[in-house]
Parts: sequence; structure tokens; C-alpha cells
Amino acid sequence: MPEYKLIYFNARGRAELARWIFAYSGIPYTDERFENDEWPEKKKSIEGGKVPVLRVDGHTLPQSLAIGRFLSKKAGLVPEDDLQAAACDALVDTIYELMTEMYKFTFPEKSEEEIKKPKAEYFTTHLEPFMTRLNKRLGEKKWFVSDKITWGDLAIGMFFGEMKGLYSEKLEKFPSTTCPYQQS
Ligand SMILES: N[C@@H](CCC(=O)N[C@@H](CS)C(=O)NCC(=O)O)C(=O)O
Repeated sequence: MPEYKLIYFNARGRAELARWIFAYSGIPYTDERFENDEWPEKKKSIEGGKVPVLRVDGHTLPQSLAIGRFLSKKAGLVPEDDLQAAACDALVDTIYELMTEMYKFTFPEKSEEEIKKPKAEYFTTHLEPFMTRLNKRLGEKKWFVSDKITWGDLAIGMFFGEMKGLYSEKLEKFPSTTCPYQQS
């Protein structure tokens, strides 16, 4: 078994999906976290200067979604069917887009007044239409893409678990999407 080390801030962010995949699969790894004030020094040792990165026996893999897909293959969380595998990719890409938008007003360096409009628009224009489609497609099914759990399901759990902690009132209308998942 290779030695895995995941390097990221001491936060959920773009490393959390990889942590969920490790936790689900039981693959051992080192979860190396650092605080914000350590980042300028740490950045010097990271090729490309961005995190998360995954070190695999000395090789370095950047980009959170490449890391997620790589680990999911190892963990049997990518469907064998190419179309289903692509559906998983599309789902995870969409969730990451929503997550990126949400972070812009959730941990902003702007005033309440400045984020008021983008925040309101996010829920009505981005999140609710997506949740409506997702909730309808999930219905009574257990897993979103295939008849087995995939990394798309873990991404749903990861993102909506975080959102539930932050904006639970926005999710009450969508029980199929959020009920089976808990925040890690
Ligand atoms: N597309 C990349 C984005 C990586 C990224 O922007 N990481 C941020 C943290 S979420 C970072 O390293 N910020 C510190 C910096 O740019 O100095 C991914 O998904 O991994």
C-alpha cells in the first residue's frame, strides 16, 4: 500500500472530500493540516503554491478533484460504466461550483452589506434550482448515480453536511437530498 499524505489548511474546504473518501474506504493516510499563519512558509514547499496536494510515495498530486477521482478509483467509488463515471464527474463538478460560490459570502473579507445581494441570489438562482433537480432525481433511491455508493454520493454528503451546519433553514424543503447524510 502506498504512503498517502494529504496536505491542507486546518479546515474542511477543498480537502474534505478526499478525507471522506479516506474515511469511507479505510485507506490509511496522514492528514497534515496547518494554520493560516503557517501558510506563507509552508507555501514555499508546495510546488504550484496551492493546496490541497496529495503526496503518494513522494509523488505530488495537486488539484482537489484529480485527488478525489484518483482516491475514488482506489476505493472502488468510481462506477465501471463510463457514462456513470462521467455522471459522477459532472455531479462533483457542480457541487464544487456551488461550494466555491458559497465560500465567497460565507467567509468573506467584505461587509455584510456587500454580500447581502450575492448571498440572496445564490440561494434563489443557484442552490434552489439545483436542489430541486437533485431532490427529484434522488427521490426514494439510495444512491445518486448507480445502485452502489459512488464518490458523487460522498460529495453530496460532504457539501450538504457543511451547508446544513451553516444554513440549515435553506435545506428544509429538500429532505431526500439531506436526510441520509451527516456532517463529519
Ligand atoms: N483548483 C484548485 C484550487 C486550489 C486553491 O485555490 N487552493 C487554495 C485553498 S482552497 C489555496 O491554496 N490558497 C492559498 C494560496 O493561493 O496562496 C483545487 O481544487 O485544488
